[in-house]
Amino acid sequence: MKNLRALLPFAAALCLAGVTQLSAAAAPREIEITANDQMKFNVTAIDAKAGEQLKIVLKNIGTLPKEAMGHNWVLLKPGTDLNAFAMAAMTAKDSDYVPAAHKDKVVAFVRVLGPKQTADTTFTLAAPGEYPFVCSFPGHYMLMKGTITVK
Ligand SMILES: [Cu+2]
Repeated sequence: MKNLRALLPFAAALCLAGVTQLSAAAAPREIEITANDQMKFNVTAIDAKAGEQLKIVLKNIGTLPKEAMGHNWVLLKPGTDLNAFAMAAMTAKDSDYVPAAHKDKVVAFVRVLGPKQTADTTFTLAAPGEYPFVCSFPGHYMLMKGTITVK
């Protein structure tokens, strides 16, 4: 019994060390995506593990004004009807082209960025699947889209 008591502080220290290690391992994986005046994302395919935390950093590297060539980044649930989403998005300027009526299909998004602006979003995809992402600025999604494949 005496020996066990003596070991307790060590056991507590080990637990703390374990916690520290865990939180370090849980830092999100950062992925930078650029958007340009030619309506292109530089990254269109991302592979991820189920439960992995991702941090998407969106950079608008263009020079055209935000009103004419702004870009956002919207991650949608697997199976989302992209045409229907993009159509609804066109009139959702006040909510960064993320339409309220389709909010239930949005997993994460980065607001509309003007030239040389950067913003990010951090999220965890728990379930395997193919998650489409688009820029939902009017007229962009046909060219600006990609997929996060979660396995
Ligand atoms: Cu765009």
